[in-house]
Amino acid sequence: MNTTFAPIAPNTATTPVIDRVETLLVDLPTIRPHKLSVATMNGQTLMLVKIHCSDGIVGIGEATTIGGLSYGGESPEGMKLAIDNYFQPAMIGQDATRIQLLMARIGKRIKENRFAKCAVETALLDAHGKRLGLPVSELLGGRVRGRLAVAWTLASGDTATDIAEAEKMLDLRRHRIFKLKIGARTPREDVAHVAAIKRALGERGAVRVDVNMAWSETEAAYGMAALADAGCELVEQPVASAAALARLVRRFPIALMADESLHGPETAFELAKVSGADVFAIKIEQSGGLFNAQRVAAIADAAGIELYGGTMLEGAVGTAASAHAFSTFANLQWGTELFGPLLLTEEILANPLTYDDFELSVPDGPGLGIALDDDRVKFFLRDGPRKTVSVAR
Ligand code: MUC
Ligand code: MG
Repeated sequence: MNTTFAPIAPNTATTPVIDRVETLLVDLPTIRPHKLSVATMNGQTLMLVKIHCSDGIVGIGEATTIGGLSYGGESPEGMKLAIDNYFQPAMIGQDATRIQLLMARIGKRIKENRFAKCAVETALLDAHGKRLGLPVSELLGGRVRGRLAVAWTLASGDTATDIAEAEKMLDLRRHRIFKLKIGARTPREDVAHVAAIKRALGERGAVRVDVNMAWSETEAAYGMAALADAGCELVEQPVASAAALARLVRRFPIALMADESLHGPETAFELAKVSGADVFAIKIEQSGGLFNAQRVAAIADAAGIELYGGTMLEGAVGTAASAHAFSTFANLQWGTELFGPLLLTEEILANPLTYDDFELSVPDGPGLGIALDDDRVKFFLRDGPRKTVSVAR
């Protein structure tokens, strides 16, 4: 049987093509300093992408990083530069409706740059969804859930402040899963901090921690045993190396989640082969896009690894894109942490995302199902009237 498929020639008279790719840096303050072991964030820079198509449709995408270059190899400024100089020439005049084909073309010309690729793919999906009148989740195969449990990250750096913040979230019925950022202090101090918060919340709130790779393997062995005793249910990326993760997994009565070790399907496959984690924190940016996030989820499912929908502390656009992708996962045993827009003081959507009853509703309009408030975006542009500066610099 002949299994070769001839490419379908686009009808250039009617096929919408890409006319222009616009990138914007938008600097927004955070509601309080957000302290991770790798950086303290006082604000977040959104790198927004607008893809203008010949049929008049404009798709929007977003990428963010954490603390500039503190988390990984891409920065907001670097992503803007890469898209302006390298992605845009590969995209102009191309069929805007064949997203996988266009991402493959970009992939051939541009190595790495997973976060920037995610922003571009998001904008293409948003545009095509708007064109067809379908939510992005439906372009990805269809949502299996319309609401997503959302964890809140406690990262003020102070135990009493964190407890008060958690109590407020419980009262508001916004979050009942709490992820504590640890790793900046000694493991003993961190365990005392986590234990105090778990004691205060009791059964009203689940407590998890993210060490962001700060521990050595021996510190992790001590820490995981002590955290399990304190009632913490999950530890995220305690060590940097994937080999060390694989040696730590299932030695302690606490779930072990991989985050920084996951850079898309290939690394997910390597980790899955050695059963190197109980849970994968899937992020659309770390995965290199929404389709790749689905591929990572399929690898996890096949290996019996559970799933969690992670965040790069995206603003509303990246959060909506993540929500569409995560809504299609067959399994999402540990919920999500799509709270990014709530960490920012400013709303940049015409209608904010809906958070209630401890969950985020996946938008159900065409494309991402959101619209930017263009005046607000303009106000916070790096080179706009307000002349903002990145707080990560
Ligand atoms: C990370 O490492 O998971 C997610 C929540 C948060 O506060 O930081 C991010 C990054
Ligand atoms: Mg993490």
